[in-house]
Amino acid sequence: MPTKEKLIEMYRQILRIRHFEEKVYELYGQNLVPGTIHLYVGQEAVAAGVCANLRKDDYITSTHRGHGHCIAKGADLRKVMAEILGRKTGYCKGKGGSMHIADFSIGMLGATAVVGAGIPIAVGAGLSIRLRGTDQVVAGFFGDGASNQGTFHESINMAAIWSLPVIFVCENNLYAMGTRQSVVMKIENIADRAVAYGIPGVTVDGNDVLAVYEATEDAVDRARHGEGPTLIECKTYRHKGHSRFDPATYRPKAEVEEWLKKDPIPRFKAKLQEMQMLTKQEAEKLEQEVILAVEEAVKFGTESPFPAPEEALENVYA
Ligand SMILES: Cc1ncc(C[n+]2csc(CCOP(=O)(O)OP(=O)(O)O)c2C)c(N)n1
Ligand SMILES: [Mg+2]
Repeated sequence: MPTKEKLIEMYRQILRIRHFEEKVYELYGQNLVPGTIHLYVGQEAVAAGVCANLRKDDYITSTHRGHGHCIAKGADLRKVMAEILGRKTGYCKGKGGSMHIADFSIGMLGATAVVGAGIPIAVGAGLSIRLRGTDQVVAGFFGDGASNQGTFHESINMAAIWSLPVIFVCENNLYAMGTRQSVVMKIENIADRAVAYGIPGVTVDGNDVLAVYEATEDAVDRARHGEGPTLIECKTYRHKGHSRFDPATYRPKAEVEEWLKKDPIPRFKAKLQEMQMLTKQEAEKLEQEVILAVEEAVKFGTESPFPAPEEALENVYA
């Protein structure tokens, strides 16, 4: 069982992600966000439960749905928001946007718009850890859709044969854009694929922070002790559409309603209260602090300048 401090920290993180994402959605509606967005609302327990097991010097790799991963790994809300708003004060000086946020100082190796592309980067980081002989670990996040990519299979096999310290975290939200998992896979549990590579695979309730925390705790422990990778599948659901204003009409109404009832935030709050770890007053105070921090991030972002046209070719590879 995590310490009280850890439990509260995870609760704070899921709230930070939720409020942040709701704000991004609002700003998108006001035409303040260039490009597109993929919101993490509904999936917060995965990032929070995984990252609560990581040290600052451990690594993560992310996806196109990456704001929550960044925040859970300790990114500065203001710089994440500024980047999403395309401002000069953002993580990539406003040139990367929502899908390219990285912060090496906290081990966040980057989000990516290319589905499945973060997985081999996680394995590369695992290999670097091995070569440098440290006891760091890396958690690679990816979706159910990405687990059908060749990169998933090749990466997981390589990590397995070399016993690299990688935790493969599959966020199975049942859909890849409008495609339901059952249409493109004959299996129900993606974690079953671990068997093919000779590593442990576990399926957990991805809307239960504690379940995610505990599965990751075991995987991190194994990875730190040279016992190799683990595949953790977290069953979860995105509350909103795939991106932008996707109305997600391909999802049955009853299914959406069922999953809304399993919202990770009220569930975890109730659990903490039942465990007598959080009073009603403490919960309110904590949420107010989070709301203020998100508002501050919005103020910082919206008041920051855009990069100047003459800086367009600075800090890019071309
Ligand atoms: C290589 C590649 N193929 C296709 C796309 C278009 N695309 C963007 S997101 C997405 C679905 C990804 O689904 P999943 O991995 O389950 O992640 P989720 O969006 O559900 O979080 C697709 C097909 C892409 N960005 N990159
Ligand atoms: Mg998916």
